[in-house]
Amino acid sequence: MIIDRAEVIVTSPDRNFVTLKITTSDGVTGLGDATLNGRELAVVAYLREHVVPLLAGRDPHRIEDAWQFLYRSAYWRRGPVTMAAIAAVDMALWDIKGKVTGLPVYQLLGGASREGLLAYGHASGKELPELFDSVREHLADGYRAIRIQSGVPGLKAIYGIASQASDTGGGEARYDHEPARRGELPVQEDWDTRAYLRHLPGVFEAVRHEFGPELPLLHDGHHRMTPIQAAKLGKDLEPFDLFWLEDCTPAENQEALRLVRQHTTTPLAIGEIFNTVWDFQDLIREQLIDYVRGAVTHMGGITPLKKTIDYAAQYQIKSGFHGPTDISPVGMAAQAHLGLAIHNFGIQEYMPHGEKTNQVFEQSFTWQDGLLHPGDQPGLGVTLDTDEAGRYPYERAYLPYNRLADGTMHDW
Ligand code: CS2
Ligand code: MG
Repeated sequence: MIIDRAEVIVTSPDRNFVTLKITTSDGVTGLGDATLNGRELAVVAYLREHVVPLLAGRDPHRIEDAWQFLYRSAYWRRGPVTMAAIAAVDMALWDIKGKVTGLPVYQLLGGASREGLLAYGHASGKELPELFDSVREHLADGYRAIRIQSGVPGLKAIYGIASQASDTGGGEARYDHEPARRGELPVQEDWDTRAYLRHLPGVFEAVRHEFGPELPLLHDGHHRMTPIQAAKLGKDLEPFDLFWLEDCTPAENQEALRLVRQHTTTPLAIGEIFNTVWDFQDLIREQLIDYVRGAVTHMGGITPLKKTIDYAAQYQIKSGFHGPTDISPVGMAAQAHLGLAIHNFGIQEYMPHGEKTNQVFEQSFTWQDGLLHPGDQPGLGVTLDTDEAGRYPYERAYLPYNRLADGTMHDW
């Protein structure tokens, strides 16, 4: 059996997705997610122009060698575009191997280490009543852990809060929690860290008062604080016993987390925008984080993310794989298989995809009683209906960007 052909499928049911489909000489197919939110077509070109021509004739069983070939032969290493492209090939080859052996991918990775994956959902609200309603909805949906994102007085639109047209000066209302917005230009949002730092502890105090001390609560700082501001927030949130504070400060400078770590015991999660183990190296080795937030789609695939999380296991650091709606059902399935197999699983982010997406991608992973399970279909357990996919052509979409009150560019 050899790889006969590979095609890149771009579809935009509820949002843009890029999927690689590899077909072998025996007609076995494998899928890989290559979706890079806001820069999708860059990965499409990388795959179509530079990777697909290299795949025909290769042995699909040689997953590690394919990964090493694509990573080293490019000469230019790392980066979100390269690693999303390589990730798609890696996922598709694991999918094929599972189908050929008749085994779900988690069995190929060592078998199940638990019955199911604890997942967290995204509750949000501009103000407390709306936030409390959102928490109750997620509890009713079965979530056993909940991320809390709140509006900030004085700020119009903010990450993680579904916005209405009125919030954005007449711009299109954003999908519920889907950060990217379809349109020819990105939308500018505003930010004020001091207002955020003053407001957030009170939000968590109110949530704890309303929902009690047990419920695992998470929060995403979304890269917006300086290290000392992150340290302050981590310390101010300690009385509310968070499961984690995520992306508290931009972590290209991994040393920055030393300062945060000195000041707070609030657990830290980082890494959704990272794409190789090297981005995590100091954070893991110095135990500056508690959760690895990588995503199979952004970290080069199942193969390197498993290596990274196995390295993290030696430092008692757990997984917290990224799972927003811009990780496609193929990427989510791949993470569910990996999460079921590894010992140091922590938690899986799970934002359910929209109706149209679920018609394009039929998934075998299940969500029940707050636990995700990848299912026992051979391979990844996802099929892509190409006819349905063809109904939703690509639509340019951008993530918002942030400027401070004086117009200075900031992190979104
Ligand atoms: C967020 C993401 O889910 C999260 O933790 O950071 O929603 C992020 O904003 C998007 O993936 C960006 O495309
Ligand atoms: Mg995040």
